[in-house]
Amino acid sequence: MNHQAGSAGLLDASPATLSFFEETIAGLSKSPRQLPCKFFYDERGAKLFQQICELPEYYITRTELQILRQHSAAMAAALGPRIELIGLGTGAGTKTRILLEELSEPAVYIPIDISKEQLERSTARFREVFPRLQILPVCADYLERLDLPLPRRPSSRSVVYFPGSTIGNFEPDTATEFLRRLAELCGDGGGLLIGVDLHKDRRVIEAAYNDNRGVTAAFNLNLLARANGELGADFDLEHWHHRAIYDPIKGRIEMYVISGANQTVRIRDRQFDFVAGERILTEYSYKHTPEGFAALARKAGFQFETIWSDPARWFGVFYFTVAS
Ligand code: AVJ
Repeated sequence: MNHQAGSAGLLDASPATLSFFEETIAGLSKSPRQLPCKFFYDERGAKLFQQICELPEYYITRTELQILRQHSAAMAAALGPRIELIGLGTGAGTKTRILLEELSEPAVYIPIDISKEQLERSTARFREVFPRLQILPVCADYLERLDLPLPRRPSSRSVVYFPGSTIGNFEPDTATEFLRRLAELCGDGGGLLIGVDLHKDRRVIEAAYNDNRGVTAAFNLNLLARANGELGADFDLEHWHHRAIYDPIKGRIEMYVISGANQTVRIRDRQFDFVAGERILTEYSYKHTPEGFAALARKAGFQFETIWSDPARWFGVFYFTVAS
């Protein structure tokens, strides 16, 4: 990790190239082969993800936004005045902005994101929109242990905001572990506002991850392009394809890059042989039921307070407090 204060006072704990290399080698050596989804978000990946969010098939973003627009006042009332808001993976910040506009005198906003470019851009924009709000950006992999910067003003409570159903990337046990760490992070009296994608017809879900324009395919294959550019790998992008499959038993989307031929990929001094049709798992995206997710959070030490949802119940924004 490289701890540096950047131009905008950004706390930089972004993972180094070394870990990308090591995790790529480790993941490709596993059986079945896999690559960690957190590496999707380089500059190009973050842009492609933005495009995914605007796709007609990708209901997640627009449904969550609709819920926020409709219920942000109620959410702000539940969270209370003068809070410290910690944003996890808040990206361009569209959702956080809707929430911040309703919050009563927030003490500080601490956005934590793995994409440094995006974090710098969104912080600059937020400083224009909320000139009196202290903003302390942290570029970090929030899966690692975090040291948060110290705010100028005292706050009534810390609330973690984790939008976008990114929690869906975690397998249930890991999700519980992760939520337990969030409960520690926000401490006694703390809260968690979290966006979670819910179970629905599998056709709706599969379409969202296999869009017609191929943006999700480009996003998925960008992981290989990134390995080529940053690690000197030689993935031939002509011979790799994207596919997302829903597993109704596990309740999750599985994203793969699939080898279109028998081929060998070299990464520095390593070599990996693939047969035609062989897959590399790049991402899980779990879908939850409201009851199932509340139970998962309870195991992590959170008490369920409220869920805000859309009329079709495709998506849920949950509010939990740290159980005393
Ligand atoms: C950012 C994890 C919520 O799982 O829907 C979108 C990532 N991958 N399309 C999701 C993603 C392919 C997204 N999350």
